[in-house]
Amino acid sequence: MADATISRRVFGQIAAGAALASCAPQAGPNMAVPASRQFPPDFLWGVANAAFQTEGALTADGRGPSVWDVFPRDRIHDGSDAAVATDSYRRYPEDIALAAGLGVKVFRFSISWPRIFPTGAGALNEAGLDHYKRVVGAMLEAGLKPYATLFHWDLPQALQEQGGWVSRETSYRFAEYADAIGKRMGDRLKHFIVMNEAAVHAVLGYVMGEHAPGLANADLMGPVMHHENLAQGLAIQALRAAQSDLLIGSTLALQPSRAGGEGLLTPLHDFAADSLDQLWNGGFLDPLLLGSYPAVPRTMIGAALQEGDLAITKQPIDFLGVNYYAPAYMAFDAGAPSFIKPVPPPEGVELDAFARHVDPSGLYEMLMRVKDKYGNLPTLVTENGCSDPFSDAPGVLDDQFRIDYLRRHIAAVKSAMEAGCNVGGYFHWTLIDNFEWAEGYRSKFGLVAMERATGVRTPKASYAWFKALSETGLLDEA
Ligand code: GCO
Repeated sequence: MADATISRRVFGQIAAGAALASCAPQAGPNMAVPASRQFPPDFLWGVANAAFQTEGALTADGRGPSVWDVFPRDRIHDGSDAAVATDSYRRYPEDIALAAGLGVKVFRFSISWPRIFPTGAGALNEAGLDHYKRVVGAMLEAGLKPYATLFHWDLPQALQEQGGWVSRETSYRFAEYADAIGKRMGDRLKHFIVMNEAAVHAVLGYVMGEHAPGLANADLMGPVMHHENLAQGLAIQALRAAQSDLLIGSTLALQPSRAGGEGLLTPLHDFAADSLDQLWNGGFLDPLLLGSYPAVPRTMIGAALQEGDLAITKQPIDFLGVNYYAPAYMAFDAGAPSFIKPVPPPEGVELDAFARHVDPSGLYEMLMRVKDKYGNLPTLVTENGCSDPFSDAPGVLDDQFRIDYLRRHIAAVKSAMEAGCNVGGYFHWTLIDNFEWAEGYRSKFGLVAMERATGVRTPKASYAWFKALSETGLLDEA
């Protein structure tokens, strides 16, 4: 969110909303060292990836274009595209063998909506569905539990042309897609992650223009977020109606939002941080788990919220997926057109490749928030991991920095469990270096490197380390 600015008008709405809400205290994470480094035997170790980042084969078997297919190539920082990616539409048996070789129990992947409904509506594309039946079959055969994400940002372009998530109709199309997957695949595919990081898609895709669909209009934030939340609720209902024994959750990108400035303006920086927290975290947690919106998002959503909607957004779920990478820092800035802006982390802290604060206590903090505020429902860390330093060179094979990052974040998960959080699994992002959205291939999160010219996969040091962890459940010491 490096250069985010939020329009004066939206800021005014935020101000009005925040004035109504009590300012959340800036919680100190206060994370203890775990008493034991042994995870329970039923803890779910897994790996995660997403269709658009891995599959390639963008026109195979009748797939329609997604918003990411048409996102201008000159806005991908290395000028690349996902036409091949990790070639996993064809090479998925190799990926599944690599995951099975890791000793994990779960393979989280995503189903590409435009492979199932190439234009987002109308007749189902049987060839696309058959592909995922084969994928699920291969995972089950390899002893892996498939966890399928239904929306990992690759909206059918035909729906975008009718407004995308700005249009309420998209929510109903999404429920039809969920219904079709539940009915046609629910006999063998039992675990569903309905949405992935709706906040990221809304903010980067519609407000900041850094991700597809590439729009930069802060006024879209409210309707987009609400239609995503509505779609999620409708899809959960559709899945439950399609098949009664499914385990259904959804994944949110949770980020502690911290004040990034001090001095006389501290109360205003606190206010900026609280506003983002209400929008980014509360704006997605609350409608799903409480059936309400915090004041800031409620103000932004306005008339898009129709009577009865909050009874749809609030659904019982079997697990909450939490993705965690870094905290956000926000400041008040009278000189900025928005008055509120993301700022760099405090000086001197450890930074990741995206110049974000490497802070495992933020993961602990968000897991504790889920426990304390939302009834301690079963929770899975559905993504966490770190990138190599950005580079066009192949992935670093002796990736000790990744092992160090994972060791500290997984210790934070264990601390949270010891503090009573109901966390049942950890899925590493990601298995194989892949197409990292606007960064293209220069950012690499894999346990396995890939040579782009040949697709040849080579496990990194972190692969062996994660294998030992998932096989024993014992987190080693540095
Ligand atoms: C995310 C995305 C992933 C990213 C990962 C690394 O959910 O943010 O699911 O697609 O690749 O987060 O940035």
